[in-house]
Amino acid sequence: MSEQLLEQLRDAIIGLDETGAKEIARRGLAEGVDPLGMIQHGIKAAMDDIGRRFSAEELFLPELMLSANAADAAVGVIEPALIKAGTTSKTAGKVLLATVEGDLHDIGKNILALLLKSSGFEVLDLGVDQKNDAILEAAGSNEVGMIGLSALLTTTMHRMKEFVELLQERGVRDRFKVVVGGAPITREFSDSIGADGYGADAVMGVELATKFLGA
Ligand code: B12
Repeated sequence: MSEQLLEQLRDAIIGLDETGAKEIARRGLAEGVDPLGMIQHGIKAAMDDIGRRFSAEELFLPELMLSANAADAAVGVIEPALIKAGTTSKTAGKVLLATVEGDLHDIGKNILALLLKSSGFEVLDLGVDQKNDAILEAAGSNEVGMIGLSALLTTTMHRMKEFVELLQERGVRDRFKVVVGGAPITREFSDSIGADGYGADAVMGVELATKFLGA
């Protein structure tokens, strides 16, 4: 039953059907399907498929945008259930999230924000296309313990390396844990730029926050 629903959710997103995606997500919640499972095996899987079709030129930018709307809408339906299932009563540390300069992708970052909040972390989400200077300034003035950077483009991931270098230049490298993620990011890349952690998915992002900030 749940596998069938996940397939319907994927089909709705791949079919660019925002209303259908919301409706299936609602039905999933009503039927007791795991909200995180819907995100990872429904929504994320569909977006990976969309990405493959875009690479193969079977889909183009307008379809990419419509699929993102459908994915966002389904995440919106699932959000309250995830927050409710979480452990919001405890207050863990503060995490800053941003998508790096030149990059407008935020669906994965928003899912990470949601999971962090549902795990009791305070999240300061700066949004997309954020310059390294602005990220560092916000991190300093808000006294965050961990900074999570997201990049989805191979042409923007170098911003993460520059961010770590900026922390070193300003003599504040030890003040913040820096974790990186996004589709093109790998553990090797993360190690090579001197980040403190790499998360292949949002669950790993929460594990890193728990490791670095406690929960
Ligand atoms: C949706 C989408 C868009 C939407 C974004 C809407 C939005 N609000 O985000 C729109 C239409 C705007 C878009 C635009 C473009 N896109 Co686009 N897009 C995608 C697509 C299909 C899905 C991304 C997504 O949302 N995935 C679902 C989420 C849930 O997954 P995720 O982001 O990977 O996040 C998970 C993990 O990575 C991790 N994570 C993410 N961030 C972080 C951060 C931390 C700290 C941690 C721990 C974990 C973590 O946790 C998340 C949840 O598990 C990808 C394909 C793909 N497979 O990634 C292409 C893709 C990223 N886009 C691509 C391209 C080329 C573009 C454009 C240049 C297209 C164009 N010609 O204009 C523009 C660039 C715009 C810009 N300047 O950023 C290419 C990039 C290729 C490359 N080599 O860099 C891809 C790979 C498609 C492809 N196969 O060609 N895109």
